[in-house]
Amino acid sequence: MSRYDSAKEIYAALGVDTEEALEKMAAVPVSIHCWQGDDVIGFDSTGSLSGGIQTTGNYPGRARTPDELMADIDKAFSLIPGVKKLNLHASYAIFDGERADRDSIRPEHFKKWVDFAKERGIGLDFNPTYFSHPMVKDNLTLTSPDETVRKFWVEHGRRCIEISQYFAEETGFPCLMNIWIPDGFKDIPADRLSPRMRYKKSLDEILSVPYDKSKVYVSVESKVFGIGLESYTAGSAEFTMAYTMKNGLVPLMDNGHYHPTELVSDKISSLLCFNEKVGLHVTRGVRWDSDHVILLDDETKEMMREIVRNDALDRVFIATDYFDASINRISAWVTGVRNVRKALLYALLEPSKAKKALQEKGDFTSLMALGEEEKTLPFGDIWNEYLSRNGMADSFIADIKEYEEKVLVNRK
Ligand code: RNT
Ligand code: ZN
Repeated sequence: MSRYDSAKEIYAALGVDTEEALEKMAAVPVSIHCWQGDDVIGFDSTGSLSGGIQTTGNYPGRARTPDELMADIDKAFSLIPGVKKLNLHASYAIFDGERADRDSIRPEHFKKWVDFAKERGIGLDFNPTYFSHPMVKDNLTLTSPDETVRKFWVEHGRRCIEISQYFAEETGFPCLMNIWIPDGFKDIPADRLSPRMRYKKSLDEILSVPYDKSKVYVSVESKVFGIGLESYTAGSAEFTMAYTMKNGLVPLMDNGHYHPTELVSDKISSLLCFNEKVGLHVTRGVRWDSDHVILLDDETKEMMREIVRNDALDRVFIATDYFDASINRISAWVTGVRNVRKALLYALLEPSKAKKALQEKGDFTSLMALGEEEKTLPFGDIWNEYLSRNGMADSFIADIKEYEEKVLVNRK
């Protein structure tokens, strides 16, 4: 008997169908962030990252051009099984001739990405880029008291809606457009309300452009603080939650954007009570929003379990968001995205019905015992079966090292 067949029997004894789990897991789209490949630099600016976020490390091989980034994405994708989307930022516009500023970018500046997606049969998601740009004034964009600055960024948002709709129409897959602004203050503000009122007004102005709501979903991402913006963040959890719910948008939680003892896994169900759709940025914060590579850790598993247990796989947009420049960037991509999928499989293999029944009965003794029993089930055999059905193996490092030696080291 193969290891998989034996594992299948062990799970079946707990009432878990491994074939069904494999099938469901493979079909869940994971939106993969393009910015792991080039340290969030993009192609439209001077090359320094602002907005209170930071990439650390100088491992060789950063993608410097659209061609390099696309080649690296292909390499990563070849080692990542399952349904994928590619998540782009506006700063990844590709200019052939004349450059366009953020308030005048158009669909044609993303045609190469659309061709890339179509050739691979995948969907695209999008993010306006409210950082790394000279029009960010005093760390403010959509909340700026300077009308020239605020209007510039409103126009950027409006351009991005048009581009998102173009993505959806061209690829045939809906596009999630996620708005995140870094706006905030390093030190204690005298007025917390005015910037938030301006953020609200700016969002209203952006969203007043007509767009097809069956093709473009708009999410707003909250945050607690950024580097250099420790005292106040305009787009807080409460602001974002209230705005998205009032306007029928998608609230998006990044699990690096809360105080370290707060868990996004505990928040998902609350949002599901009141929202048809919820967005997630899956990341790993170490002491702060450090955006380390996603591991198969308890919180990643618990977040995926909350989606699966609540039967919300078609209600939650799952995207990755991390950036590590201290290790091979392609390996970082593969490790992190595979771990989201591993966690999804782990979640689908939970004997959830039985555990929910124990909770309802108040039998917390059996619930704890079963929960611990589960931890040593032969999960790895199911995961390896999935990889081998996709022509992949758990170990991929030799392949990445070969690409590093052939391609990455030559980027000097
Ligand atoms: C920043 C947010 C945001 C960015 C990307 C690049 O803290 O998480 O999602 O990481 O837009
Ligand atoms: Zn994020």
